[in-house]
Amino acid sequence: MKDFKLYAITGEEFHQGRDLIEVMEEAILGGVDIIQLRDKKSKKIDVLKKAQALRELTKKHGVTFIVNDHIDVALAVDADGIHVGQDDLPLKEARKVMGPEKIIGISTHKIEEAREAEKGGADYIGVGPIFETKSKEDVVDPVTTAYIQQVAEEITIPFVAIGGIKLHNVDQVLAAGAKRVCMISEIVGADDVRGTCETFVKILSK
Ligand code: 3NM
Repeated sequence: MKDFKLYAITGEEFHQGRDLIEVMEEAILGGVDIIQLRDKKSKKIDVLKKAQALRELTKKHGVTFIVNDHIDVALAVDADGIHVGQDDLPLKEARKVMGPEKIIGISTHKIEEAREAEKGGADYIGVGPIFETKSKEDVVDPVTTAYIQQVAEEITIPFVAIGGIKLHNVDQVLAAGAKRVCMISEIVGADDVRGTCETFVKILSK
């Protein structure tokens, strides 16, 4: 997959009434390389509509588009890939459905899961939650930056740190060995989405 540094996930509860596509376009203009549609609540038809609009937007800007969990929606809109959690469709079956060319990312919360994802042919892994986060239900306890260090030492596929990452703590994440960061609330909840992303891009390229 094309490498990336700044990964934004949708979280409409943080959009402060702003339009999904407008918020994500600001994030792209600010320098985000991957957009993930994550919607655990809407009806399938509404998830599909959002995915169609985001596919169009990401194509226009040449940005990677990933759909969380809804593999049928990902295929229907020709997304670049899917992201699955530990309790979603297993990697092996996800690969069968998506084919060899599409990106498959998987969330991991401990080194055993990271090893298994790598062995199973994941294209990248999520590593988190690093800090406390209110953006995910049933989230496990923070894994802390110690988990980043473990993954950085041992895992060779790309990994992205996630969970409670903010402008004020991202330095700790990078110091532990992460090169890529993923956020919901700090990006899509920002008053200045574009400016916030630009600041992250500067920090990540140091
Ligand atoms: N996955 P925020 S943490 C979607 O640890 C998600 O796998 C996580 O949102 C994981 O940037 C998380 O607002 C929430 O903390 C990230």
